[in-house]
Amino acid sequence: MVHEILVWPNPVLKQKAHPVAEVDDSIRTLIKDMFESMYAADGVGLAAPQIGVMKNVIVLDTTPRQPESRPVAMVNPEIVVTEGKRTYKEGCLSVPGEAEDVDRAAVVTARYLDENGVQQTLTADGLLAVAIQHECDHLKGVMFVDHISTLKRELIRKRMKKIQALMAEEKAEVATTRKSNQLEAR
Ligand code: QAP
Ligand code: CO
Repeated sequence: MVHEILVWPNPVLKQKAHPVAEVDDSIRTLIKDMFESMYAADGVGLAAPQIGVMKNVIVLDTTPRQPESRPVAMVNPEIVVTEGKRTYKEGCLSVPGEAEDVDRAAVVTARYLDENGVQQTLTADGLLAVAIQHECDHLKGVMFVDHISTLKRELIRKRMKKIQALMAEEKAEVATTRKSNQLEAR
């Protein structure tokens, strides 16, 4: 099921997510929903809090729709080693239409449980390393805009407020159209 993705500055995105006690079918369903929601929105990474679920779960696919596509789901991920530095122009499905330079580690090693509850260790560089750090931030209530200047962040905040007002308007319009269609059908 595709879920609606929360838009910053929704206060839910500032909250910390909680560790998963057991990787059971409900977590596997959550992972499936997160992949569906991420692919539907043309993203390369998504954290559970972005769909309003405060659990330590992230999904990643830095090469979607390519033969070498490698979807990765991480439960209770932890970055245990970082190396080097790099800057990447990051975006976020919760900050639509925006991208800013963020400084991160160049290489990271993550420990996590896979969808079967098996402990895994993955060392990544390139886009995947950036994505892991970005998504792990979400689990701590940290957004990429928290890593940029206050001035840039406040400009983005204003643009997001406008987008959200437009989205609320659209939703209201859809509801009204539905209602009048229902009346016509009677
Ligand atoms: C996080 O970001 C990330 O503004 C995932 O209009 C960031 O999937 C991973 C997206 C940087 C690696 C590097 C953003 C789609 C997707 C937008 C995303 C938009 C449409 C962002
Ligand atoms: Co994000």
